[in-house]
Amino acid sequence: MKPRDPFLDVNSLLGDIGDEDDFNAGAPAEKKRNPLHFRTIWISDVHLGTTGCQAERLLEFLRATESESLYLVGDIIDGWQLKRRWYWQQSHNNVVQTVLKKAKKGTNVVFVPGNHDEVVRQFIDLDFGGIKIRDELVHVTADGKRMLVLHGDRFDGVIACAKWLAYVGDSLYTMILKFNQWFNSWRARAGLPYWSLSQYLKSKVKNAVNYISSFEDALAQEARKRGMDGVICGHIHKPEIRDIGGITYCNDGDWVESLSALVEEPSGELRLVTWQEIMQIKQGQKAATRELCALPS
Ligand SMILES: [Mn+2]
Repeated sequence: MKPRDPFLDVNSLLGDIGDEDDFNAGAPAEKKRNPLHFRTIWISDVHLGTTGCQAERLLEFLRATESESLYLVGDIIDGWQLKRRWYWQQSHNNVVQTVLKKAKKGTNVVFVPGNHDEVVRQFIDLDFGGIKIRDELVHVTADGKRMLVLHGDRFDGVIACAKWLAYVGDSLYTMILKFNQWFNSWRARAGLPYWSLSQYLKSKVKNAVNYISSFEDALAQEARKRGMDGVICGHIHKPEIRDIGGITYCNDGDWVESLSALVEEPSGELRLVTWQEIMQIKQGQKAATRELCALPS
């Protein structure tokens, strides 16, 4: 039986952590993990507990990297989906275990809950298994930039619900048109004026494009209001680093589609990395190690 709530069952999870992850312990040279080092890593929108979550790839990313601080910027566990249908794979457990293990080994792990894991918001300012739970925080980069870190759902407008419409396919659109005809004949019989559902939906799709830029603007504005140099968030599943009126807007993306993270180099430089990129670097390292080992001494 798997623990139903990893946050309330931290000790049993920690007890589960075997040494199979300790690649460095007595492993032959080519098996050494040699993780890529960053000062800070931000990930969000993992949505553990959903079929869309790419937990295996996130695991590969977490095992291939290390950092002084790891920020989990919300929607890590999808409580909304889990409430509807229990979906929890071994790989989802492994992600939780790997993060707990990083905390245990000295990584400063901070969890900033999002709207999908809002159930964790009742534990704000508490620590669980070495993981700090905070509503938001200010991160100071190595070069002294003050960055506001939060999930971002509070700045999501009313039109947020229209986002899914951007992905609506043609067949569904046709269905909607048919429904519209039926709906309006019903409205006519009821003595109500014609109302175009399709036009309403189309305007919402257009809004979905505007929605992203208005979200980004709102967050930059908040950072400016608080005298910050920038803001780091998640929520809209769109990785981005850009300047908005002198404020550095950063979004670390997600682990459903983008497979992306925001990282801070030791110099304080912020950049986006993807799972593909990290895997390529690791492949290169492996090949180099193999060559080195093959050299005659
Ligand atoms: Mn969210």
